[in-house]
Amino acid sequence: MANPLYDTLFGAHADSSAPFLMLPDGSVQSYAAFLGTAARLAHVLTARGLRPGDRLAAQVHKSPEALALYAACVQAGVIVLPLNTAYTVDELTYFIENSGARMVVCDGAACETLTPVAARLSAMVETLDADGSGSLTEAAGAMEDTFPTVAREIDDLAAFLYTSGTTGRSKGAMLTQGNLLSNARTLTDYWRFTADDVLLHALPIYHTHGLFVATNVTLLAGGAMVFLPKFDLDAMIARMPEATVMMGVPTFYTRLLDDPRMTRDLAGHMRLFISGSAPLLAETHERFEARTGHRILERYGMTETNMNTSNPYDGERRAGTVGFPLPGVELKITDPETGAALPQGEIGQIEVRGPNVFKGYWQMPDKTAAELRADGFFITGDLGRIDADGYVHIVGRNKDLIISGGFNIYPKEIELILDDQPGVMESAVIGVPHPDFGETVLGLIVPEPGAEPDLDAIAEAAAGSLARFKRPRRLLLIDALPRNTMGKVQKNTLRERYSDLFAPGRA
Ligand code: MCA
Ligand code: AMP
Repeated sequence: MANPLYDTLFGAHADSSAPFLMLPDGSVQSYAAFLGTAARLAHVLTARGLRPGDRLAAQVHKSPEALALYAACVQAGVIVLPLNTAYTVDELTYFIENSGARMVVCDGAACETLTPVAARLSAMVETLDADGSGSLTEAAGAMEDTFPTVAREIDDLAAFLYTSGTTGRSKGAMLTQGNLLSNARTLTDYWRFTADDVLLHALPIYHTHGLFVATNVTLLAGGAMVFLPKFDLDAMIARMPEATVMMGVPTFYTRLLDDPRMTRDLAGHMRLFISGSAPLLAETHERFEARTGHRILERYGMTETNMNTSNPYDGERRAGTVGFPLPGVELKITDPETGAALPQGEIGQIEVRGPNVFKGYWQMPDKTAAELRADGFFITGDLGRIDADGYVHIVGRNKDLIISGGFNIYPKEIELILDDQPGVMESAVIGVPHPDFGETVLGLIVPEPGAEPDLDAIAEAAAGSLARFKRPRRLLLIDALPRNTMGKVQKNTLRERYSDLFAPGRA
């Protein structure tokens, strides 16, 4: 096959008048129309000099054109680098520089700020606004709606997804065509997707969940998506009758449950509700079943691995577990110290191997070697156990990570900024339970002796360089950080101490 990912997901639908995107205004875009846009965009990319293997960084709002840009990159053999729309210029500068992106596609409003940064890093800039207008689509208008698909091998890179690290520096996870395609095939089959499915899509398209899991599975099955720009409760409820499947992070489910319109009647015709990206509380699982009659299917994945496990479609979907390793995925529980496999039932670190596992971190051989073993097993940093029935339970994390509303936040990145502020001796950033986001960010600051740091000024400084979702929801002054005998900050003690800070009625 010339370009396995393009040919299978997109090319297979050439000339199909079947619906692909059902848009907020009620209009419907067919596969053929979508692929025409993608082809025009692919022409623009090559006309601007992008070659197979070049990187294109896209920080754009969710729109049919933004999704078509993903298809265009695959068709032109360009590696796509989707970026969270909340990232600040500081954050973006790092991604562009680290990836060596040759083109940056951004919202028109960000163009002025980004242009000098991109110029310094020898990247071109094109714009794409939320309504689909901008320099990119303007240029595409003059192009042909078919494009000669660039040949790619299954092991060629298709995307870089940046994921933060415990050291505070983000790493570009290199995903191949084969990584994405194998997982799409497995999930389509496991979750029984068909061309009759309509997915209620309200996730962002700059992460694995919304871009690869949701979109690739729909494409492979030839189904359609109700394609909403973001999660909006009214729109979710209004459009649910058109859908057969919904995918979401746990916050989607708790917000839906908070609304009395989320009833058994509304969900009656739905085939499947899937949750992932963060732990779904067993309580949410149970409340959702009591309200709608549906047992949410929870699955577990990572940027570096795509999806690893899933609760069964037909068998028991067990609350508080992430189900079984997917077909083709090997999963083992190991001793974090020695790496040796642990007996069934014991808690240890989760390691996975399979065609879904990425090729390593872009230009970071040391970090790759630290997490991806020579035998192909990837050390996830999650702690878990496998019960007697084979269900995988995630019981904690062996990595300092906060997951807020499905977004990952690495405390180190925030601590480095807090530590730099006047009057701050040191800081610790932790995740504490939050009723809406699952976890939220709390910053604890130890002042220098005699100093009285200005918390508002510190919050403002953090706002300058950190995406909104990473900023501490609260900053508190404390006398000292609890440490163990090795001098390591005991974050568990802090997490316990502040566990009910945002409990309902307190926040
Ligand atoms: C928005 N804000 C957030 C978050 N989202 N703050 C913390 N955590 C968040 N997740 C900020 C907003 O900027 C705003 O700031 C304030 O919080 C309240 O915004 P709100 O309107 O309530 O939020 P929203 O716009 O409705 O967004 C919440 C959301 C969204 C719908 C839960 O965050 C979302 O779509 N999350 C999904 C993330 C996702 O796709 N993750 C998958 C990663 P202010 O008040 O200051 O204005 S892929 C992955 O993890 C792996 C591979 C996997 O397994 O899937
Ligand atoms: P990311 O780096 O955004 O790919 O996030 C991956 C991390 O999200 C995993 O390592 C887990 O810690 C977490 N995660 C994803 N799905 C689940 C789930 N169903 N339950 C618990 N944690 C999850």
